[in-house]
Amino acid sequence: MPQKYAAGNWKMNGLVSDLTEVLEIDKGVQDLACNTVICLPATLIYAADGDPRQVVEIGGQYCHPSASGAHTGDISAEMLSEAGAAFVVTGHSERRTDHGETDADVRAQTEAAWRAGLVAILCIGETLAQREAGETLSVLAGQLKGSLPDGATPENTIIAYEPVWAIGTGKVATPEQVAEVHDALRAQVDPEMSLLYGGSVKAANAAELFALTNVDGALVGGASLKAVDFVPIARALA
Ligand code: G2H
Repeated sequence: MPQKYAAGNWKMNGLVSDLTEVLEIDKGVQDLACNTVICLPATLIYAADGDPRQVVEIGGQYCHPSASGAHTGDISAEMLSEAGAAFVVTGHSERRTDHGETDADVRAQTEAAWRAGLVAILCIGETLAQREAGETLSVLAGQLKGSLPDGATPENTIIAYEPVWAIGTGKVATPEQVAEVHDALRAQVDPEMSLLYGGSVKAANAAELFALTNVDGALVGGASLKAVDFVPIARALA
């Protein structure tokens, strides 16, 4: 069976004072069988690593393909690892859109994550126009082929399906839409690789998504910022 993950993505949110929420999440999930990861802004990782957490693991949200060099403003997987991250998100649609990241970039970032010993949470997802054109499965297959490096294993990679039209919009994909995609993805990756759904996941819709055969958890944005919102999602998974 694939490992189950309740993963949070704080995006560009949070100051050191907000790390109390991570500690509250930690308290709320200690008895659960699922894995819990919170992907923080890079500025918070070192401070979070020093906090007395029991079970919650920490991730970054992006890494450069290189370990070091003249890349002003960038951050490497080695830096994230040293600061205390064990995971990193690669290929999030906001990075693909805001920074023009291509499948080839995401592949290189994922390989860099592995070299630093990080587990990559690799995101793929179709736009609304692609869905309406009936291209969802072919777009996702193309993204997977282009961005998932050779050597991916259930230990070094988690796949997150995040339909772009459902991200931060309040529109969650229907269970039927998620099931269709996840069943197709399952046929393309290792049977033990965890497949997460992401896009406006909340306590109110988590249970029906987690009931789907090939959904092994969620990558949660807005509802991961507060323990009161995130803990019930993790509890719906475990
Ligand atoms: C999708 C998700 C987390 P939200 O980006 O990666 O964010 O839950 O706010 O839609």
